[in-house]
Amino acid sequence: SDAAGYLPFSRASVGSFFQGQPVLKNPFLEDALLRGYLKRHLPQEAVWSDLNAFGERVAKEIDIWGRECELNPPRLVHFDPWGQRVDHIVTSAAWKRLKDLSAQEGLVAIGYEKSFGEWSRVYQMSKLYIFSPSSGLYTCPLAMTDGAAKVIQSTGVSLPVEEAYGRLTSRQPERFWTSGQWMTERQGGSDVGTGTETVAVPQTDGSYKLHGFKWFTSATDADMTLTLARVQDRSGSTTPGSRGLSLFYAEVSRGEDGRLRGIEVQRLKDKLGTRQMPTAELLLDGLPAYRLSEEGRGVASIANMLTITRIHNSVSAAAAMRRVVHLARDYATRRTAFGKLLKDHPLHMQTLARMEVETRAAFLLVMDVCRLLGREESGLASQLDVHLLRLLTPVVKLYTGKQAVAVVSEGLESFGGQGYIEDTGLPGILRDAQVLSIWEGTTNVLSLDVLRCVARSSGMVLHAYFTHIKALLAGASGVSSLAPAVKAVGDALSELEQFVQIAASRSPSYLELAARDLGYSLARIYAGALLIDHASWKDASSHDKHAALRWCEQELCLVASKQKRGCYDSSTASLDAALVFDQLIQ
Ligand code: UCC
Ligand code: FAD
Repeated sequence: SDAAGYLPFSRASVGSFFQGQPVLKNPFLEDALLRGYLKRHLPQEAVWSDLNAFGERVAKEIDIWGRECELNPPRLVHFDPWGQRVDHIVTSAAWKRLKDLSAQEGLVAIGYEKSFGEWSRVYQMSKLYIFSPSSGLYTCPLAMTDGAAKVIQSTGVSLPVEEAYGRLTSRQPERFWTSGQWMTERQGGSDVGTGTETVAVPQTDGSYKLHGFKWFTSATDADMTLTLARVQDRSGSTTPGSRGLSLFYAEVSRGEDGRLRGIEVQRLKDKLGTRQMPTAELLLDGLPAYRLSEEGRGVASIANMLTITRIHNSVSAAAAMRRVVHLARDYATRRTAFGKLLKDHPLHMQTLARMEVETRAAFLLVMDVCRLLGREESGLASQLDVHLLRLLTPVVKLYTGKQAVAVVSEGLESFGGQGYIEDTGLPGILRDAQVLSIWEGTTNVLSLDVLRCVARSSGMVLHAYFTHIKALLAGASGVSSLAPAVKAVGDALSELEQFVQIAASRSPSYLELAARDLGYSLARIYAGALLIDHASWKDASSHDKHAALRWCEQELCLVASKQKRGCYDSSTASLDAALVFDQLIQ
């Protein structure tokens, strides 16, 4: 012992040093880009004070509820103690609190109250962006609820869905309903046109009864759902393919015997992530339902829901990236290695800066789609806006979903071994990010959706894209410090125009092979233009400029170089297949 009687390492198995843990601060105050964006477009005091107060709650109160949902995942009780089938999905108290909170905070309602006109969607999505990583995945039912409200609004708010619409968009917890989105069946989630076996049997009162099996249904504790089925004619026949699908509204309710009306919950999925919320397999056995679309117009009618849920998906992707950067940079001020804090190691800062640039690009992509949605919903959208919204929704969803996995994975590494430790909460962020590129359309399926919308609009959506980017670049032409970025995006845009011209004369299989790279190119070039535009705003900071320059240092137009190398030529497809299966080409 030393002179003072102090025994160093007297508790030798523990030691006296403990790592400082990263601290979550108010995500609104911590996010310079979010505040910069809102200062530029939505400087209203009411929005700022609401987001600030909400951000405070997220950090101090709500984040713990989200964690509780992860620790107490939902479970399914099939039978009551007396052997009666009940199919109860038991959720945590925190999950229920999150439902009430969502109503009170207007997380769906804001988009429909439209108190801030064309900027109402930006306001709503900013709030969801602050909320998402702490929400215990409650953002999932909210996305579908928003999507259902949008579909009802577009098909007409009349009986039998008038009441539902009021509840989906309510701020009163006791009235508030959430909705499901039951599209996927065993035979296919991407190809719903072929995969849907569910039939709708007409009833004498004009309603239907649904019989089928829904293979993935998330947040299944919902009060209602929108779903697809094939209407049976008098002989019991149905029309195959997409043209046979209609859109239905059904309430999830219980009869006097306590059993679900027309539904059996087969089981809950055992999932990599999103464990906070229930995802069930459902047998529909005479579920009472109402048809919302014309017969055979199911896919086109549910497309409104897909637009909204894909935008929510993108918001959650950007939010996951932001959260991991937020925590990683805080940790860098606490953790020492090789004699100095992580923040004083330039290579570590380079790593975090790259994550920051990705996050900023994702944020601006997402907010721009929200801006366009807001314009469309307030009747202010030009034809160019409408085209851009259609093209960019799948582009932004597919790109941010992938970015989120990469950035969050890098983020975990920035905590060293602690990033891999379950009860830090960090691994859950990665698990939850992984689903963002799978549900609501996989990367490839959305890339093909991009091709289809280009073809169906006879190229008008691309024309809108080129026109808008050129306008954004022209607006920044006077800012000399941004010149290298402006040049990079301008050059990439020219390359893309050339690609489109050449590709237009090629076969559909050529375009199919180029689809994913095209989606990435559209996202990267557009994000570059948005970063430049934001950095050329009069109140932009030097960091905004630095982010724009950094982003534009990467390859922006992937399709151009790959096209030159013949990557999409007809021989490639068979070579790829041979490579994968390690076989000689026939
Ligand atoms: O995964 C799900 C829920 C997860 C939980 C919610 C999370 C939300 C985020 C939370 C964040 C934490 S629900 C399941 C999602 N499933 C999908 O996304 C399906 C993926 N597959 C596709 O998207 C396919 O492309 C299909 C199913 C749309 C392809 O079907 P079809 O029948 O072959 O489609 P067509 O022929 O391309 O289009 C049929 C009609 C056309 O209209 P008309 O007939 O007027 O020409 C299209 O223009 O539908 C229209 N349409 C669209 N319209 C198709 N897609 C769209 C679209 N995206 N936007 C507008
Ligand atoms: P498949 O369609 O079989 O796809 C397999 C692979 O093939 C994918 O990589 C895909 O990109 C690729 N592929 C498919 N078609 C093509 C093509 N033409 N060209 C190139 N590649 C192609 N669904 C709901 O309806 N409601 C829900 O609430 C819901 N919740 C979910 C929750 C979770 C946690 C998960 C994981 C899924 C959920 N889903 C839900 C289902 C989800 O939407 C589907 O899994 C998804 O759309 C993919 O469909 P699939 O699983 O049939 O994959």
